[in-house]
Amino acid sequence: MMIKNILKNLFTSNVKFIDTDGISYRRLIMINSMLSLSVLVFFSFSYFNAFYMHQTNIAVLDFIIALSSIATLLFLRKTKNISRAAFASTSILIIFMFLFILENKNSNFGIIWSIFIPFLAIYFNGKVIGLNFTLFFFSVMYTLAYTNIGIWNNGAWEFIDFIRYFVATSLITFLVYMSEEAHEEADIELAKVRTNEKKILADLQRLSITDGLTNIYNRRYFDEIAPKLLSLSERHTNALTLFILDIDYFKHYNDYYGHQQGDEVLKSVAKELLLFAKRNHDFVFRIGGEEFAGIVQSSKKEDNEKWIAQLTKRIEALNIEHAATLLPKKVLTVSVGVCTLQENSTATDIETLYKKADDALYKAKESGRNRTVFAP
Ligand code: GH3
Ligand code: MG
Ligand code: MG
Repeated sequence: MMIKNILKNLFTSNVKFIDTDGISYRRLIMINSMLSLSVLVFFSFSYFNAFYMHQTNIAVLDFIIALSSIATLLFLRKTKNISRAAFASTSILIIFMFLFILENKNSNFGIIWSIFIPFLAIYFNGKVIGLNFTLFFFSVMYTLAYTNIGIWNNGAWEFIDFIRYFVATSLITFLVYMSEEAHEEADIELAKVRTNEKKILADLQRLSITDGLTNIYNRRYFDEIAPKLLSLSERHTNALTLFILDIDYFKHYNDYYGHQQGDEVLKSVAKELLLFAKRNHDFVFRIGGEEFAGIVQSSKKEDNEKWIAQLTKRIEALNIEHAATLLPKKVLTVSVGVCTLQENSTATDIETLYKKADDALYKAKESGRNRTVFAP
């Protein structure tokens, strides 16, 4: 498991899949693993060529390639610039291949190594840049292979060998190109699906915490966010005030004006609440049929409560006709119960706070409605 993690870190330059796209991530792993392999292979080749084959020139070349691979690996780790690292490593390998062929002159069929170039160039750089690299590389290789007919391998390199080399490498290039094309297309489609899913997820998340009728936060979000706000306010020694609001004689309203008109009233009240509690740390919720809640915060308890005390007047000022109310003024009114989290209080959980605000609301109803009662 640990080895797996180390290898993963090594081969992804510690880039997380989530921070990139499919194409880049695949390329990243490919470049890292190929470069690591190239470090091992070229150091070994260098050693082998120097001490067994006594080909000092090629040994030096191998050594330089191994060092360049290390440099590119480090560059990639530091900058996370995949396309530059790809460009650099491909250039290095192509230059190496040219120097190698010029030195090796196809002895022991040395040009076989050139079949790696399409894979590396196209998989590292993508189909467009990769194909350009490959075409450039093979146009030089074919020229060398053609002009050396009758020369390479002590004259044994023939026209038919050239044709074979040409056809095989062209086919390889075509296959690699098509495989990259297929991957890139699939990645583009996947990215589209992913973008769409992200949007759907964001919509769902928003919907799951929104009340369908009034478009303000719902009960579920209240249950989720209230405890968090509470512990945050404790940490910052803010005064956090919870209010619960209930429309007065709303049943009468529905009976008199109809449920649909009642719904319109709920929307108007929600809208006014949003306007009322619009500061950054204010939240309002529809927590039940015609019950709303709000959480406001500031440095002082008095500031919160002075603010909330205006709420009943604000709703009254909407001047929504309510002929069926039992109150003398025939407009829609609300009652509000309020509780502030006391410093050094034992009521530090949201349930206790809620219970106290609800009790205060009950008292507001009891004592005549259209008023605000603050819990002691
Ligand atoms: P009180 O002043 O004591 O609060 O009297 P009330 O009639 O408002 O009493 P209560 O709060 O118990 O009444 C709740 C009423 O709210 C019952 C129902 O007709 C109405 N109601 C609840 N949900 C909705 C809703 O989604 N739309 C509409 N139009 N009415 C609702
Ligand atoms: Mg009610
Ligand atoms: Mg009511």
